[in-house]
Amino acid sequence: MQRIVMLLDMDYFFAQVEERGEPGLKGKPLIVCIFSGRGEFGGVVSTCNYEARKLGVRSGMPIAFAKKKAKDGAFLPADFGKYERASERIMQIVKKYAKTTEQASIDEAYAELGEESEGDFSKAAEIAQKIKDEILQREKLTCSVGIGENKLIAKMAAEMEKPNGLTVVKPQEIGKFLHGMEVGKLFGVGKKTEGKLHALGVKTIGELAQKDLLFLTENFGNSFGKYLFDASKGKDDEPVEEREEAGQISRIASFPKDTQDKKEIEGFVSRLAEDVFKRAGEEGMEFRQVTFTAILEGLEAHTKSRTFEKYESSIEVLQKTAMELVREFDLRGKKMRRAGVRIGMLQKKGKAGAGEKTNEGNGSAGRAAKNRNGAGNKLAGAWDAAQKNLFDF
Ligand code: TTP
Ligand code: MG
Ligand code: MG
Repeated sequence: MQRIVMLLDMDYFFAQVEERGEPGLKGKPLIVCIFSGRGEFGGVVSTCNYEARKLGVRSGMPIAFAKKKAKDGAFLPADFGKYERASERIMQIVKKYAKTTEQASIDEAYAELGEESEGDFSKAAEIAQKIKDEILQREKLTCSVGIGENKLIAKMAAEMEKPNGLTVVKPQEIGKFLHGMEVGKLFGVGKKTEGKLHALGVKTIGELAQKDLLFLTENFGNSFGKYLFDASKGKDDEPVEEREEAGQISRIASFPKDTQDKKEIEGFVSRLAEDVFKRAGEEGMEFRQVTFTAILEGLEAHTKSRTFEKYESSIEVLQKTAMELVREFDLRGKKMRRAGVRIGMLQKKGKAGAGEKTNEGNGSAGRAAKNRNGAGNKLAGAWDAAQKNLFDF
């Protein structure tokens, strides 16, 4: 049967949730902020509504900068608990309509719709419309949906018409859909890859699709080269997979006294890592990411993360990685007040071995997965920044 995949992404999610709670905010620039605690406007923009976007405000921008662009905007602190609760309810709605779903981020989910739609794209669009209607009716929130024969096309289709979009790209339309698009719009192509492709004279996805495999692997390595080769033609065979365990386990604590002593910091972080490992063991989890957080005097917060290709479950790997991150960290003459260790991208031990199989396998799925994880890491990076407040204080 024809495979059909849907990707649903909430529109300006955190800001839309805030607007919903406060109708008076609608129609004026609204900026959701992650305040760092340093000065009145220290911190970054989490997201903002379309009125603020029109003025040039963007996710990740310093709040002080956004303040200059949207002088009369409302600047609200992020309230993660509120967004997580809304997200859970939305995910429940999506699950009612499809047997297999995969939450890809706080505001995003894939659903495999082939069976439900009997392989018919117009039926799939009807299902998507029902999901949109129910989310609007129950949550008073809009979202944008993309539908295609795989995750890659679904994801890129969802970006086409925002907000409140519903875009279907049928298999025979893929070529036309991708051809003239800027290469930076291809999922998995970040600023760095885009720059490199431009330097190689590749400006559009259509031009990328003309390049042969050898050229791409020589320039981008075997795995990412092959990913670009396939993705530029809209090929992707990543399955939609329930992610059993997202979440993370962390420990953060204050030093008895602010300190610059490297040995003391290392000993402290090593104990935090042990604690985290113990909890991971109790919950039977393995991890693909380790993050070290340092809060310096004056509450300046920094995080450093490392992501592995496969799931790890040993204390040695956790300790070694945490120590590397600590040693790489430059105090720049300041004292450390608090330190934290976190493991993320968790899964139940032994579960599927999916991470290992997909990452190390020879199939294109493995390569795509690896790359997608790479792309995901960028978001994880944004999330690290976004969640700093929660984790740190
Ligand atoms: P996105 O879906 O990337 O963005 P969005 O929903 O705000 O806007 P769009 O309509 O374009 O989809 O991210 C979902 C939420 O994640 C977003 O509402 C806030 C949070 N987030 C951050 O806190 N920092 C970031 O840098 C990004 C990209 C997102
Ligand atoms: Mg969104
Ligand atoms: Mg999103």
